[in-house]
Amino acid sequence: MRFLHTSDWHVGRTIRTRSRQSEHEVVFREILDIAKDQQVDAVLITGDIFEHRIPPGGAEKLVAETLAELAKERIPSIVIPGNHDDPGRLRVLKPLGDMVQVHIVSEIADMDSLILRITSQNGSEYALVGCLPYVHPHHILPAAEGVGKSESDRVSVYQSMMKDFFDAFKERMEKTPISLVLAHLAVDQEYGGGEMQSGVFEVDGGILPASGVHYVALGHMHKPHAVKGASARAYYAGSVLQLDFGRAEHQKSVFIIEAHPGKPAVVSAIPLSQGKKLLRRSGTAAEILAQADDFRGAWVEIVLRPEGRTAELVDSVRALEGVVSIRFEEPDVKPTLHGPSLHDRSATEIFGDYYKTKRNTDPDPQLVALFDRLYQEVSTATDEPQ
Ligand SMILES: [Mn+2]
Repeated sequence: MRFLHTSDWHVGRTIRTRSRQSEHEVVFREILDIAKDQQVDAVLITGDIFEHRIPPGGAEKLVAETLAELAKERIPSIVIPGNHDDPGRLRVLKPLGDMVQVHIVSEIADMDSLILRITSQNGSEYALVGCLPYVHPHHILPAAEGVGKSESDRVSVYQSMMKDFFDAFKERMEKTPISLVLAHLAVDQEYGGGEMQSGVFEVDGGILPASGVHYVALGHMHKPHAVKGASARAYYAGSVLQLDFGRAEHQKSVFIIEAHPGKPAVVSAIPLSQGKKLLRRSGTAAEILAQADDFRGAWVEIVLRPEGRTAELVDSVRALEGVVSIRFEEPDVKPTLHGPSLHDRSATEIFGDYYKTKRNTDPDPQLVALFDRLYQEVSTATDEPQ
């Protein structure tokens, strides 16, 4: 059987307040075309469907339309929530989804409800798919386990619970000719490529099923990659759009899994070409303006060097197509190791020095007088109500 694995859609994501909806539209079109061309038996979507727990209306519409397109092609899809999603919101769609093979596994009720049976398009084979929806550690850790425990103790309790799920999947599925597992979690490894700030507990890759399943489909990390050291084939599909400037180099892709009884799965990446690139460029205003052609069809973060910087040139850089952010690099200020310390100088002197490092000139006497007056006001003010 053949499967397509995609993840971390993050529909509703913006970049510096600008919508990315049109990029999601074209990348979903691309993924739908791949699913059809590859004649897959099911599409696996491993969480972070939406950017926000309460997505904007347009985001929900696009996701519903995309899943409906798969249903029209009679390609089943399997959806689990990620840490960004509201499982309750996904659950609302479940009764409708069940009618058209859009399988939404949003919560953990019992083991049976977490294992789906998917029949191949030609009806000759079937696979069991174990789905572990993301559950916030605070919702799953028994209260008694948390009392008096440190964060690392709590992580290890969480990890052993996750391991119990994987072991239970393996036990129920290993005699099945074709079996897969879906999960949204952070597997600890040297490079994350994802969401280190998300408060998601990291688990050891060793808890993933070592054998007995063909493929472990993972969501959470935004870089598409195989989990190192995992003995079963375990992959993060990564995000479908470039989401973070620092990680702009990732080639986005989906994975195609070819699974046959008694053989290891064959996994291949199909690159995604849609969606804008994220570029970060550093230089003087003149250097940046000369690169304007490269920025078309991209989102660009500029780090502007101070040489030759004028208000007009900054405005021209800001007006370039694709530029969404400008950060200003400051001139090198030599630390004055032998100069007087801050305590030995008046506030007015410190202000004068600061102004000079910023503007390369002494402040206007009127400005100094204004600073003096304001400084006097705040430094002699009291907190007494007037
Ligand atoms: Mn994500």
